[in-house]
Amino acid sequence: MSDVIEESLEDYIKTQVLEPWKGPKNVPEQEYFTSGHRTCQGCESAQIMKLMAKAAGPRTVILGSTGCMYVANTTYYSTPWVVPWMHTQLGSAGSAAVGTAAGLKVQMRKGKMAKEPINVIVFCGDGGGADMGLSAISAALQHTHYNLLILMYDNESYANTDIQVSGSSPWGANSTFSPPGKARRIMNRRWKKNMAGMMAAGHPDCKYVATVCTSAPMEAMNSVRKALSIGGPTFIHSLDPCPKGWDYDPMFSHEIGELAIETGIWPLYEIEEGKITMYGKSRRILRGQLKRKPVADYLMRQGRFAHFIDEDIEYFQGKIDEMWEKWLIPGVIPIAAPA
Ligand SMILES: Cc1ncc(C[n+]2csc(CCOP(=O)(O)OP(=O)(O)O)c2C)c(N)n1
Ligand code: SF4
Ligand SMILES: [Mg+2]
Repeated sequence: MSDVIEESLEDYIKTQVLEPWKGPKNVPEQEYFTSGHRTCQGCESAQIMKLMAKAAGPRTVILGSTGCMYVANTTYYSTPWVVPWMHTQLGSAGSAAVGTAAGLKVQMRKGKMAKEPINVIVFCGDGGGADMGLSAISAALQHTHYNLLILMYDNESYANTDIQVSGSSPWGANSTFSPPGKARRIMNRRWKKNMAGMMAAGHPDCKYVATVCTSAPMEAMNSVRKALSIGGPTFIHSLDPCPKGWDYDPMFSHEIGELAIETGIWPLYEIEEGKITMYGKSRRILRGQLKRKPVADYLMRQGRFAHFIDEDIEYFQGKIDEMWEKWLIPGVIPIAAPA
């Protein structure tokens, strides 16, 4: 009996070994998120879906909670998903991930499926992940005997229901729930939730947490590949420019994402087995090889900040400076470094 348990446990911890792709020439042409969706032109959340599916490859099951990446992607009788895909309830990304990983394990143990490592990825938006589904994601990250990746695509609002403010929306951003008015110019006075930092700091058994942006696509794909190869429960937070909610011309999506990184608003990092590495332009900023651009370069490109006056930009800049100059780890741990 103990042999059976040992064998199944061993089977369970196997993951696919997905080596990093060294450059665009190594990336296969095959897509697993194709045409057939109805997301807005320039939608970077759709872009991270495409990169995520490509990075994971064909032996993958993907689930997603309610939001643009459900509603706009799966209109009746059409879908861009080539791999098996399922919708799950808005706050349920974490439970859906554990349930799917457990279901696959049981099917294999009962001999109903061939034993092979199958990637389980569940995505959620910022509303579904950083707000409504936070507890389920936290629980999933403690289920160390399951291999699963939760990818939170962050368009910084409840976009699908017409751009309501979320806990991940930036300070001061105009949304349908935080429109600037004559009595109060700044309606959303909450600073953006630090989701990846929170997941990394609070879940010591989670072996991999990372931030990505589609404006650094190779790194984003390799991050997905690394998370799936490391195994156990893992978490990736993707910042996705959203032309509709952020109010800019769709042709600038890539540039806006780059500016989020270059201004230091969105630090790129991965935490592997408790060890943090900044990568890309964020690493160069940390090392003093690249000067951070002023946050106004990013903010003033987007209509959602068009009501900002100088003092708002200065406040925003001060918060980003503090993050880079005073935090224990810039962008990750909001605690002052010990003297
Ligand atoms: C429990 C529940 N509450 C509210 C809704 C309505 N609803 C559907 S999509 C959505 C927005 C989700 O926002 P987010 O997770 O950020 O995804 P996005 O739409 O931005 O892609 C909401 C509020 C719902 N489907 N289920
Ligand atoms: S509203 Fe934003 S996230 Fe939703 S489909 Fe359009 S661009 Fe993408
Ligand atoms: Mg959202």
